[in-house]
Amino acid sequence: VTAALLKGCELTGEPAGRQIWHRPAAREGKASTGFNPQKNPNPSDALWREQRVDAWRAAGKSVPDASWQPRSIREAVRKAMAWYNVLQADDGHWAGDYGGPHFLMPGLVVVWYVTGRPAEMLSPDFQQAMAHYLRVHQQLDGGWGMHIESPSTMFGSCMCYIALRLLGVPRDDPAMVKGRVFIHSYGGGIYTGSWAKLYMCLLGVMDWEAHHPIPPELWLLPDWFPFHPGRLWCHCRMVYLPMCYLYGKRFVYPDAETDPLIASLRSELYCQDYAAVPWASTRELVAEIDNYSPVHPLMKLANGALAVYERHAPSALRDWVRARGLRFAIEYIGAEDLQTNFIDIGPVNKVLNMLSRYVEAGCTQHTDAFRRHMARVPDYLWVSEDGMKMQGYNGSQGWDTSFALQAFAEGGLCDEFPEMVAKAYAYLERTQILCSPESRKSPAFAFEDCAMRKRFYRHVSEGGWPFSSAAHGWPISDCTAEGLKAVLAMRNLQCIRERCAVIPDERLFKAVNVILTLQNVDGGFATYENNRGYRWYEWLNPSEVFGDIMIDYSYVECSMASLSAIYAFHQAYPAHRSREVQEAIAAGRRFIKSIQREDGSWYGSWGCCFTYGTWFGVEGLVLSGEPKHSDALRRACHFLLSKQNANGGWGEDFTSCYDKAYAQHGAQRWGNGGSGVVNTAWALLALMAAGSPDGAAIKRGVEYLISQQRDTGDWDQEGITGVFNRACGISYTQYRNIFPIWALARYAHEYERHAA
Ligand code: LAN
Repeated sequence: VTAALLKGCELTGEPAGRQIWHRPAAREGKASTGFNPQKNPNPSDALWREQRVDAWRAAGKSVPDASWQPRSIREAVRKAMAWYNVLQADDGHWAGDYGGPHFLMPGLVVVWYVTGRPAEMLSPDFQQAMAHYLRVHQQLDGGWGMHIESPSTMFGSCMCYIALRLLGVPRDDPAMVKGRVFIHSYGGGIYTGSWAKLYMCLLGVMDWEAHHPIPPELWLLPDWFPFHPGRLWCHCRMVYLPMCYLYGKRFVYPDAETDPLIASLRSELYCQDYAAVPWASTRELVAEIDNYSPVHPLMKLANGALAVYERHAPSALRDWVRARGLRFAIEYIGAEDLQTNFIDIGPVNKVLNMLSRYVEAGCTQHTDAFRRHMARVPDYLWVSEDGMKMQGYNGSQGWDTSFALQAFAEGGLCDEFPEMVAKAYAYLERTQILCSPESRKSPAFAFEDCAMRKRFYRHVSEGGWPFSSAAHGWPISDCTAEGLKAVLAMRNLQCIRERCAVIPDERLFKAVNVILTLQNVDGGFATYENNRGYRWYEWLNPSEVFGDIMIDYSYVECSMASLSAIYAFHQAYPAHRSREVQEAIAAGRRFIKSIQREDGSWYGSWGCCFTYGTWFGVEGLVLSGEPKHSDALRRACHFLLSKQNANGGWGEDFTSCYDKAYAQHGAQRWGNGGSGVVNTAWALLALMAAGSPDGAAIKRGVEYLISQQRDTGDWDQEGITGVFNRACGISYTQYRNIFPIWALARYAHEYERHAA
């Protein structure tokens, strides 16, 4: 793929929050961005940003440059905001690359292939741009990691290898030859992680006998049963749902036996003859490099018992129960499709649901459901200078916008950028999940009805904010909380009052209701739902490659956001559910303190890593009324100060998340002298919030951020800053703008009050 193909893509933003890359429009004569994964595998989102700059200039507006040298911290904030203004999408959100994981797009490619390669799903341009992505991320050892910063794993390698072949790269292409050497050196495809095995079974390059049972019958258990799939973390639940359907159907690509590419893959992927592989005995095999959470003996036992059931249960009984399980599963899949406007909760169930609906209809593309599914595939695709990837979500629009607004609010410069701020506020306003009489007519909102909600294990949605767009519609505790905080911080500003619709109090009350109902008995907050299961569910984690996926735990991030939001709300509306709010805050603070680690830090589960967690822990305590200089805050500051680098910054490597220990030595492989701007900003925000007396350390951190600001007002994309399930990195390309702006804004506000 030439750079020209990738460069020409354009992005539109309707309806609100939708990010779609289209067929390239000619944009000749642009220099290539020189992406080099060996130097840094994190792309800088140059394509999208360049397009914004062009559009900005075409409208006759100027982009900040070297002729503007900020003379104060406040002015550096102003310049950074001026640059951020250029980047804003027309509907008010900030678009960006939300890629990182390598196993998502291959899943889509497999589904595209087995459903007959519909061009409406992946056009030839898209196919090429995807192949380009897979090629540039192949590592020197021939393999691929689970995500862009990960060393090669069998999971990543088998998925990416297969995807490249399905996208038309020939068997003897040097990339494929190298890929095979890697895969064979770890024993061949039978040693890959179980999620890759599932796709291989669907494609017909592995026998279903090689896969542990995924019984749809589990859905038929009574709700009170101690182990019930309805109690799983929603992402785990929604992924195993289509998996159990496809397993129950034993779906295999209909042309597998005649397609020469499948025959070839069967000989490429294994070290032995395909026909001779003793499939059933390979079920438990997994390469050491993939085995992040080894399958627990209890799960092994369960797998054994289920295998006996599959083989020996009286077939009449088994088929009868199976048919009922499958019926419920496909009904549930259909409900999820409707509730999310066919976006689905995430990229994995998106493609598996799409395949399930195809199978349900007797393997035809000609159904309304399948067409609606295909129409929502581009929502997940993004193009950066490393090619086209499938993102971890349909974007991070809502989340980034609510942080950006809070950062602006602290900077006190909103009235200098009234259009930008008002547009962002309007985006948040439109993104809150509402069930108005009009929207109730849409099938998606029929599910707010109580019986349906219960049937499909959904929490209350109304009043919540999603991570991405209203169309996605799954509310999340901390997204709701950050949305609410942003609205509270902005709504009285003049630029908002003059330009934006008033958000009625009722809507804020609904947001608070969502937050209050999400508090767990331990006082903390989980992600989308209350904690419904038990810790021992983790013994039944079948995934090998991910940690802590079985239930929704209380997290420091979700807890801090929720607490600080209801605290801020309580200041504004002291009479509303006053006692409940106060009790929730007290319990939440106790929870946050209870999970502070010995060394004063908090482990971050969704960002890298202790710096992120500690920022949340500190803000959570401070914003919910913890006295300054308390013991917990003092210890947190001590922790952060002990990690400051010689150049004044902070930096943490992704391996912190994976190893659950501060990556002191690997800090920011792709950063600068061990420091990275995002980590530095988090540390500074925390130190300032906690009122650290070490003003000199804070000043050095601020100077570091200033020294890294580029001529445009931007900062560089450095190491990966997001994570999920302990083991997978995910890109947040907005963070390099939002958090430095926020930290500098706070500094300017607290230490430079009188500067221009
Ligand atoms: C996300 C993205 C947002 C994130 C925050 C809101 C930042 C966090 O504070 C709570 C957890 C949450 C909602 C989150 C959970 C896990 C997600 C959905 C993701 C990291 C985006 C992608 C990831 C999802 C599980 C990826 C698909 C892979 C599977 C293993 C199913």
